[in-house]
Amino acid sequence: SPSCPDGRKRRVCYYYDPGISNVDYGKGHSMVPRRVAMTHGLVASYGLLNDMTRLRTRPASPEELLAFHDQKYVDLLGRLTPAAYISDGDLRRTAEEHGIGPVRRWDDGACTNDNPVIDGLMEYCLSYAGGSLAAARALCGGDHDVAINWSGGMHHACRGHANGFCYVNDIVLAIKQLLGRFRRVLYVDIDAHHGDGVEKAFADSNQVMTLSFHQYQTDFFPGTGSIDDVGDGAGRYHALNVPLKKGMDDQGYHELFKPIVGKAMQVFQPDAVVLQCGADSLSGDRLAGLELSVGGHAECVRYLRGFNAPLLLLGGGGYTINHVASCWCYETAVAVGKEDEIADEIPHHPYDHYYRSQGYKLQCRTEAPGSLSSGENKDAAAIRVKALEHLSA
Ligand code: ZLS
Ligand code: CA
Ligand code: ZN
Repeated sequence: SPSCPDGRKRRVCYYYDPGISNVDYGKGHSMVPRRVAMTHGLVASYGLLNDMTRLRTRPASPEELLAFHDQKYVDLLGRLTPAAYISDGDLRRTAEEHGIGPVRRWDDGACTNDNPVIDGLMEYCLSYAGGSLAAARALCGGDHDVAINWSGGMHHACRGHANGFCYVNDIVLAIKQLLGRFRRVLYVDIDAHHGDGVEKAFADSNQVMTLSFHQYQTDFFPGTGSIDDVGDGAGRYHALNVPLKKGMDDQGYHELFKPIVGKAMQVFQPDAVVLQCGADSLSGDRLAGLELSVGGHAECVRYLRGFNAPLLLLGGGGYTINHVASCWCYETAVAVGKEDEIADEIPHHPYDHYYRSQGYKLQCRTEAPGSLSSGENKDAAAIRVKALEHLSA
């Protein structure tokens, strides 16, 4: 395939739990887990399941969550149901102390918390964490080159606290698993939001380099991840941040992404790479303001795949769900080396009515119109220079 410089096929494995289609953050909530079921529907309809090993795996155990999360928080997740939350005042207070709830709903059913008490919360967490752990184990075993879990990528969750729609940090758990076999792990985060939970977990480590590209402006969540945020102690210059202005397009993005990631690969020489593929950096996202096309987003996957290090692909944000599913399906095709073979026309399948507004096309080869003047993209040159300086320090 022209996408891999060494011409080698990649052995790809893939995690999908159909239970995700029943997970509901509440009416009006931006996070719609059904987008993962939609992605799977597309992947299946394109025949891509024949090019990957399906990871048939158990959910994570509560004990496995303790590799990052604290006991009190894991116990809380195990006890927390919508009914118990309403009837048990102590539980309600504990949940709120840990960033979950209140389940305050308006007349129209809208929910007012980023991290609501959802039905089947613990099952959902154990499923997506189990998927990322199984994917990491598959890479450790050496039988697979790329492992995919589109239900993972929950980069904001903290040790004892839910944050930004994320309850359990499957990324930190997967990286810890990879460190059992690989010496150095590079984490790259192309979600529109700062990968703060993963950065914090490894801020003082020189075994893990974290690199987040994100929209950065006042009032945009979570507000951290400035260019000067570079990690602490032994981990200094092993955390890297690339703050972006809203409106950043494919061209401007890749004038930063390729030199910075290329340099990180060169100086850090990772033994494995984790890529959080949050699709809220796509143009038209309901929460974020970056302007990547599906092709521009997938170029990040293609670029990292080309280095030939074991690669873990995870999901993340993404709030215009037809775009998200199109993007992750196309990235699955990139992973297996079939991006040139995949038709733009979406095959008939149970979710195809979601793609009406995009003319039933994946739009994976449609170039995004440059939204910024070259002058605005030039502002990014100063960021590139600083980031490259951090990498040579
Ligand atoms: O990276 O901005 C915030 C925090 C608030 C504003 C919103 N209110 C509800 C809580 C306090 C300061 N939160 C962000 C979180 C973004 C998480 C991104 C996750 C990821 O993509 C990885 C998965 C935020 N931005 C937008 C919203 N929250 C938001 C918008 C609309 C709604 C509906 C549902 C819930 C409440 C009304 C909500 C949140
Ligand atoms: Ca990011
Ligand atoms: Zn996001």
